[in-house]
Amino acid sequence: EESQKWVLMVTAQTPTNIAVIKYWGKRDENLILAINDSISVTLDPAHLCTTTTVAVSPAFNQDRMWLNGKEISLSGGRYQNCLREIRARANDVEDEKRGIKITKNDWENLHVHIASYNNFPTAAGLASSAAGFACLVYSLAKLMNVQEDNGKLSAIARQGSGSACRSLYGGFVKWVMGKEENGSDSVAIQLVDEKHWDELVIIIAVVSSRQKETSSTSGMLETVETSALIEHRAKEVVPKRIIQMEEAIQKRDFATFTHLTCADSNQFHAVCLDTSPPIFYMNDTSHRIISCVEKWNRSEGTPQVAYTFDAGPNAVLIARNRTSAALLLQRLLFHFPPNSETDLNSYVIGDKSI
Ligand code: 2P0
Repeated sequence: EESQKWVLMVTAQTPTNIAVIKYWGKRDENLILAINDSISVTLDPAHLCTTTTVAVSPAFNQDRMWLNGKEISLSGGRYQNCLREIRARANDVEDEKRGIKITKNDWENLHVHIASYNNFPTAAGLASSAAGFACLVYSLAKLMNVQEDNGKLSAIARQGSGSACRSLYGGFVKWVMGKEENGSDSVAIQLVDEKHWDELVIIIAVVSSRQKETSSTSGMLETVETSALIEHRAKEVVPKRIIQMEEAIQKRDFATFTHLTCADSNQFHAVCLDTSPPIFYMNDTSHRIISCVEKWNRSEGTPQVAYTFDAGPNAVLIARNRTSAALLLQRLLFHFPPNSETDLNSYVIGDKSI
């Protein structure tokens, strides 16, 4: 039948985010509720991002998804939770020119096809799930004419992957852990937009693009179960750092920002080491990058670069301005010359090109 042949599509692009106060540990595995607040910076979408196209057609007989061109299963609870939450909020959609009319109730019986691409290595600790689920939720919401604000959408993206809730805004973003058991107040809020502190330059030194051995999901579960330090971190240390970090960001106080960012990365890796069996995300090259930056910051008297490492060995380096970013690249090239045993695979300029 002719009327069955239409396809309606939406494409969206979502950048990844890098936490400067880390999320590590859940109090609810299914709803994905964190044991502490976290703060991140969203990268420029031109560099590390996910592009997702979602399509609906009466000709589709099941929901299907392709990630980087390969079909993946949507049967997992996280995908199902996101799809269900978005479908429940779908509204009428009309394309008059093409004579397409979908009413609110039709969405229950219509299936979607989803194609998603990352322009950076998947699951190498470069927060691919953050951009991925944020983009999935955002593009489905657009397709289905969902009228919720970004805060509500962030609570849906959170159910795909915790860090994804922070990718729906630019600039600096806080994921408020919330108090409610149903997760309704566990949402992301924008602290400042991308223009507030635009001198910062983010450089990602790709130490390895191999897939990590311990996934974040299982790693943080094991940490919560076995680490004696994690409770101290979540209850005593992070709440204070969140307040200090918000103030440092508001005031563009780079020295305090650097101090907090580096300390929080190091404590996150310390609780990983305190997990049984211990989790190692950083390698020797990561450690050498830390030493190199620490030495430089000390010799300058005032910090030039903050470092932070996620669930992998790659360094995220945040330079105070373009001059310090250029000097940082010079230093990295000197200490890690290309084609040597310890060379870095590449230097990705994550924020603005210099
Ligand atoms: C973060 N990470 O705040 C921390 C720092 C990695 C280290 O959020 O189980 O992929 O999907 O909620 O979000 C990575 O964890 O884990 C992460 P799930 P997610 O960015």
